[in-house]
Amino acid sequence: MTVKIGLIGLGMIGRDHLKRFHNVISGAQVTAVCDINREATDAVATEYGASAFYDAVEMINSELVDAVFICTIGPAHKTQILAAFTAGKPVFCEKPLTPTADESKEIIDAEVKAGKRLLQLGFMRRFDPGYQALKQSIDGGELGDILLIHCAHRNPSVPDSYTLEMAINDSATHEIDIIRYLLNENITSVRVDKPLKKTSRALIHLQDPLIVIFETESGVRIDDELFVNCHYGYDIRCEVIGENAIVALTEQQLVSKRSLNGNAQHISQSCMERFTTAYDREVQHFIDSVRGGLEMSGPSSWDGYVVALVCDAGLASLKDGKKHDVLLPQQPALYRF
Ligand code: ISE
Repeated sequence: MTVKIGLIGLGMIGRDHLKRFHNVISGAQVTAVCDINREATDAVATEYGASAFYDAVEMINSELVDAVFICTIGPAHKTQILAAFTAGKPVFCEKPLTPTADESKEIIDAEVKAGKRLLQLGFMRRFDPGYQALKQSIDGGELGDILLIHCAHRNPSVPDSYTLEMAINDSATHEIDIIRYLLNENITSVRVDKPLKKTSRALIHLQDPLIVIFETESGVRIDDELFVNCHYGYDIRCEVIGENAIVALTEQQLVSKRSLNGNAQHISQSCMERFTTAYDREVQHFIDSVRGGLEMSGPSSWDGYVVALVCDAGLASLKDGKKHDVLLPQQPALYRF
């Protein structure tokens, strides 16, 4: 069976996924594309032999589509996800689930009512071989009790539209999710530190870098450096400190070059480059679930909701610099494994 995909949102990540469907993914074909930009939609539809739609709900309900792939901006997600649920079609949604926790709660309620998981959320780091190896070490017990985690999230630069808040609810979301995944426990508090100095490369409205401190249920303390105008590359670091051993993500390149200029390794320049394998695997995972008639698995709506709640605490701390507790509601049975 070839899964007929309707892809909504033809921005950077949408187009990246389109290429992935075309070149890498097996068992699926993008049969419909949708964007509010008609010209762009028509051009992409012609290039990929797909039907063009300009209205997401119309596309979701079309018989041309078995499963929905959402790559639009966060504020558009809720309506599109709920429309897909109503149509009974499985959904892949890029992060964030929704920009606010209240909207995410509506999605949780609808999915719980449907009685089965219908959505896989695009927290691609869970599919990254490096993070998976970290998790294996932690779960295997070789580190002993985990005490600290040091993270760094460095982007070479961000567009002018990037706001101060996005450091939390657009960038740090990835660390918030991966910490829960690595440790199998929830974050209980967040504090955002604004260092006195900032890079001259950041726009005036930004505080860059920022340091975010998280604590978890068992007391693990995590520091996350968010440096989104670091200039030199897209660099994601994670070092887990246990009482018996320390494990860390390594450089991602398979070779290094020795020359008159010394010993050099290429550094990725974008998330699409750094996480290519993770993106390929998460999308194939989604397609395999749909083809197998399976309930959705991998990052869930609940994970998106929890991340949104942690972000809310982070945004409050961004304003007052204080530590904010994260209060989580009871997790519905649907999301327990
Ligand atoms: C962007 O939206 C992403 O999701 C990237 O993975 C992240 O590194 C970047 O900071 C975000 O703005």
